[in-house]
Amino acid sequence: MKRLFMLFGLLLLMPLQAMAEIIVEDAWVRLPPPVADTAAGYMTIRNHDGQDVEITKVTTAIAKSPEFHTMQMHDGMMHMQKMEKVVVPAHGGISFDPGGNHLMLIGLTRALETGEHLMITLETSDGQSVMIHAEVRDMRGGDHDNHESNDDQGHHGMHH
Ligand SMILES: [Cu+2]
Repeated sequence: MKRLFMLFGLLLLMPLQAMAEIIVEDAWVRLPPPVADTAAGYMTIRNHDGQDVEITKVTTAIAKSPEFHTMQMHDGMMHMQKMEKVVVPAHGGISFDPGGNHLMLIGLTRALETGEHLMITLETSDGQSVMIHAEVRDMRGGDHDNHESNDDQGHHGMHH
């Protein structure tokens, strides 16, 4: 019984620890083609703290393996590479934009719908967790960045 009360106490303390210096702005996920089992997400992560913050984990119910990816030039071709951790610089930020860094939702657990909000949780090395609501946006007919339809299929075959 005593143990139960201690656990309850810890749970009450958690929101205080999560007074995040990390703020996520404009998070969204591009609606993938119907058959795709991956989707790409974009956002800006800001750090209002005086120290760098490392994001070490990302979780979401919508995908089995969410990963942050960066784009790197290799043998004259752009490749996606998993970021083992994302460093958000002190009093700065990092952005994830189409054609560059992105959050890759690998292994979607269901189809996405335009306009819905996906819950994604970031965890930092100092124990913060930051909850994100990312809106699903249908960009078809918008720009001609076909990152999802081509790149991701190739990427998927390569790494998984
Ligand atoms: Cu990727």
